[in-house]
Amino acid sequence: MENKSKKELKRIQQKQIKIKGMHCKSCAAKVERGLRALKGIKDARVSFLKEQAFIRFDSSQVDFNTIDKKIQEIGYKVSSEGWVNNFQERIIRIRLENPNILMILVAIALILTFINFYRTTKLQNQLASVINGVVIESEGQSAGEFKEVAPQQLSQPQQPSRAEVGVDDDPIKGSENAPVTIIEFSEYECPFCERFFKQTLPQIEENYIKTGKVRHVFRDFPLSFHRNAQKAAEASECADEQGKFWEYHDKLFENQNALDINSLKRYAKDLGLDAAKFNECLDSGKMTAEIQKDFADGSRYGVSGTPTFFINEIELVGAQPFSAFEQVIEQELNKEK
Ligand SMILES: [Ca+2]
Ligand SMILES: [Ca+2]
Repeated sequence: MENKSKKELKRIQQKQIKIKGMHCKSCAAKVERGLRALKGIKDARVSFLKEQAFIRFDSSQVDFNTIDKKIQEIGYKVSSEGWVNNFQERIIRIRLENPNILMILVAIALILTFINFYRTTKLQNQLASVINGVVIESEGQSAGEFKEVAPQQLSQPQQPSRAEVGVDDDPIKGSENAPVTIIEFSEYECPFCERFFKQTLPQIEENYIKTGKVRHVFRDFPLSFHRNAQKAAEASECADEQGKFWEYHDKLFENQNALDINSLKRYAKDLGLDAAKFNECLDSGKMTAEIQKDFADGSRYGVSGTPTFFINEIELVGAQPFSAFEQVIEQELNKEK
C-alpha cells in the first residue's frame, strides 16, 4: 500500500517553464486553459508578467513533449531555457476545517502586518482563498508567486460593445459598407503582430477584404518596452497623411528588425513619399498625441497586449490562425443574413 503511494508520488511531477512571447493576461489564461485540458495535468498556472508556467502533472499520463507541443499549438513557444526547475513537491493543504493551520495563518498575518504593507496584502489574498474554500499550495517560491498572479490571469478581459470600440480616425482597408469590421490594436515591433501580418492577414485579405465582406482598421498600441514602436507608429501616421498608410505599414512589418529613425525615413523615401514633409511630420512629434489617444482608447477597451482584435464586438487576442478569424467572421456574416 505504502509502495503504491510512493509510486504515485514519484509519478506526480512539478515543473516550471519559460514561455516566450506572452504579452497579455488573456494569452496566459488561454495557455492555462489549454494545458489544463490535457490528460494527466493536475494543475497549471501561467504568468504573463514572468512569461512562466508552473505545471503539476502525472508523468505516466503525459510527457514533456506533449506539453511542449500543446503550448506550440496554442501559439507560443517554450523558451530555449526550457524546463528550468524541478523542485520538490511539498504541498501544504489548508482547509477551512483545519482550525490550527487557519490560526497559524492568522498569526502570520498579524506579524506580517508589522513587517510591511505588501506582505500583508499578499496574506490577505491567501486568506481570501481559504475563505472561498480553495486549497492553497504554498511551498517553493515560484509556486507562491504564481498564485498571486494567476487570479489576474484568469480574469477575462472586458468585452466591449460594438458602440464602444470605435474606428476613430484610423486607417481603414476594405469596403466602407463591409458588414464586418476588424479593428486591430497593434504595433510594428511586436513579433506576434508580425506573425499575424505574415501568416494570417494575407488570407483574411484574400477571402474577406477583397470580397467586400470585411474592412480592416489599424489602431496603434505601441508597448513601452519596444524601443522603436512609438516612433514607428508615428511614422505610419505620417505616411497616412500622404495617403500611403498601408504600403508603409507593410514595409515596416517586412523590416521589423530595422525600425530606427533613419530607416523609418528611408522607407518613406523608398515608397515615393514627400521626404521633407514626412521627416518634418516625424521629427516634430506631430502624431504623438494621435498614437497616445489610440493607446488610451485601447486600454479603455480592455486591450492589454498586442495584437488584439475586435471583430465587430468580439475580442480575439494574439496571433491566432486564420481559422480562428474565419470562425468569428463567418458567424458575424451569418448574423447579417
Ligand atoms: Ca486614432
Ligand atoms: Ca492611429
